[in-house]
Amino acid sequence: MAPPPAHPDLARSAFLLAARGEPVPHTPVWFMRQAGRSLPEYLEVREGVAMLEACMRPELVVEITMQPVRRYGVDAAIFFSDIVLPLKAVGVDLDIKPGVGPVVERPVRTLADVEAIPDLTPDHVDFVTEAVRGLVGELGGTPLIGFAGAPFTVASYLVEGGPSKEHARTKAMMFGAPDVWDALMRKIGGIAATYLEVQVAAGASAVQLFDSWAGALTPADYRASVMPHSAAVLERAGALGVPRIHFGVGTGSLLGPMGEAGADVVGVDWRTPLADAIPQVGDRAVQGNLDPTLVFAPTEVMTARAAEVIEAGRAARGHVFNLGHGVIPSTDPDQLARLTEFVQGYPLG
Ligand code: 1CP
Repeated sequence: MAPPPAHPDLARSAFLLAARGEPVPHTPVWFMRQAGRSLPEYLEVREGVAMLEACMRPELVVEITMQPVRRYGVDAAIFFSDIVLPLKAVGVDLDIKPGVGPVVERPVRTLADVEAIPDLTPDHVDFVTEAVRGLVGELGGTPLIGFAGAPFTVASYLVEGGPSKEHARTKAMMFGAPDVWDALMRKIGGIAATYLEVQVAAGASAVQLFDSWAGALTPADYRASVMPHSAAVLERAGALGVPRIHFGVGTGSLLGPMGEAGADVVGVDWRTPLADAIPQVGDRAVQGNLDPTLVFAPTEVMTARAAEVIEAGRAARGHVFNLGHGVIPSTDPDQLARLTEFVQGYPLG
């Protein structure tokens, strides 16, 4: 079925213009994890509904995705879901445990384990198509960002069985069992690419590939064992004609290859100043990168730091303002409202 017709105002979207490196009416801003526990209205609608269950109910996904757009007037919405949702959809036995994160019942360790994971087809995620279509109608001229987890980051949950600091078993597979690793990365990459295709076909205007934990890798290991698989996902996403954002945490030494993997916009965490990041990513836009803890400082301290981020971003081909990682759940939403207003009202250079 053909995607819904694009809203005419999307052509003037500050977010989409910045992502494409074109002149903007103001510096666009959205926040990773802008929906979620920092919002009382989120806690209210999630009451008694498990995370993955919420992700599979289109009317809840639409409501939760809209909440930060209504409250802050951010320049983009991000689809409310999780990076492990497509795995759940194909039948992997996993859950998102409150206060923990994704937990996989039977971790993936062998080639047979990898081969037992089905490929994703659009009918596995009918509820995603329905939610995206509903959202695009409600969002009007505000673009929707679809997203997927990158192969390395998703592999970490599958191999470790849950959240991990060191990603030791995952990297042990990468170093010691390259055939199993390649098969796993190909499997997850195929699922991620199909998942992005579904979201764009239903009306998403941009995509973000989250390789949150890629910063655990050396540049050489990233290039050899991870980048080709992320590049394959970004190549399939490139055929969709929407801007592609590629983000990871602690990736100060990986920003060049993460751009080369096929991103239009490279997401930068707060540890790397944009002035250092921009020469690494070359002729691409950047996204970021205010320290997410700065919202706990007095407003004038937060906005002074935001101004520094905006000023530094001027050297890039384009700049989408964001935090350097997700909104911390104890964040005061009023601070994010003030931050949004400050960024959107900041004079253009
Ligand atoms: O019940 C709850 O509220 C659980 C908390 C929660 C939420 C709100 C989880 C569990 N996931 C989500 C939503 C989510 N996850 C979104 C949409 C929200 C938005 O941005 O408005 C997105 C984009 C994600 C993506 C995601 N999930 C990433 C990549 C982004 C990042 O933060 O680096 C990762 C690594 C995950 C795994 C995950 N899911 C949930 C948690 C607590 C975690 C991290 C666990 C860990 O530390 O390993």
